[in-house]
Amino acid sequence: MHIDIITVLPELLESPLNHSIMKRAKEKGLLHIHVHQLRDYAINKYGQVDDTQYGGGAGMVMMCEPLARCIEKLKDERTYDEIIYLTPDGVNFHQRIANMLSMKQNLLLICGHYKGIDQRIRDKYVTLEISIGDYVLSGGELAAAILVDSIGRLIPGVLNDETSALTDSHQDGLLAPPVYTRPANFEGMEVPEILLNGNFKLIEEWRHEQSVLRTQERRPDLME
Ligand code: 6GU
Repeated sequence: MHIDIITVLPELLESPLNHSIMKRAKEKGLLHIHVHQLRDYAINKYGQVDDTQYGGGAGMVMMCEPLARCIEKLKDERTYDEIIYLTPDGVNFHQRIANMLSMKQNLLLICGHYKGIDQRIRDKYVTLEISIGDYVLSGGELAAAILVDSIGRLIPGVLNDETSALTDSHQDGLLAPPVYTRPANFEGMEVPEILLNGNFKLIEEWRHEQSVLRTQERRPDLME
């Protein structure tokens, strides 16, 4: 998979996408991420990419021309399955969307700042608008990092058995069950007996039961 990201703050995307599973995905050649500095497409030598909004009001808006030039250049190089704008007024991100996007070849992500990007760029280019939750971030970069991480780990071959996505919370619509490792007794707190006796069928049943209990208790909304 190839992911291009347009941003004015490439530094914000560096660390999150260069460790652990994302690092492995890149090293295996399964994920290519290219971060593009929007200021390289600025309207003047001062690197201007934003301006005050028509109609008045606080906050700057990211201008059409730099974004259009950057997007057009990238579109010349590849055909995108989705051009995604990260924005608090997008659709709520969900494991379902991560699964869907993990099957695509080329994605373009646009990170907004300030009051966001000019509506005309959204109308002309953007095919999907995603929010990562009902709260406000300073910009789309951290949201983009979350999106890429959640998608990247689902690309076939990225995870091995040990890190399998199949047993993650949300993958089957339920929260994950509790997990334990050594020691069997920690300060008097015992690991549930059933996990120690090696009966895999019973263990699977117990885990499913725990998942259902946990989901009913913490996220009853997911049970409907
Ligand atoms: Cl995608 N961007 C910003 N700036 N804030 C958000 C968000 C995105 N999702 C939730 N809050």
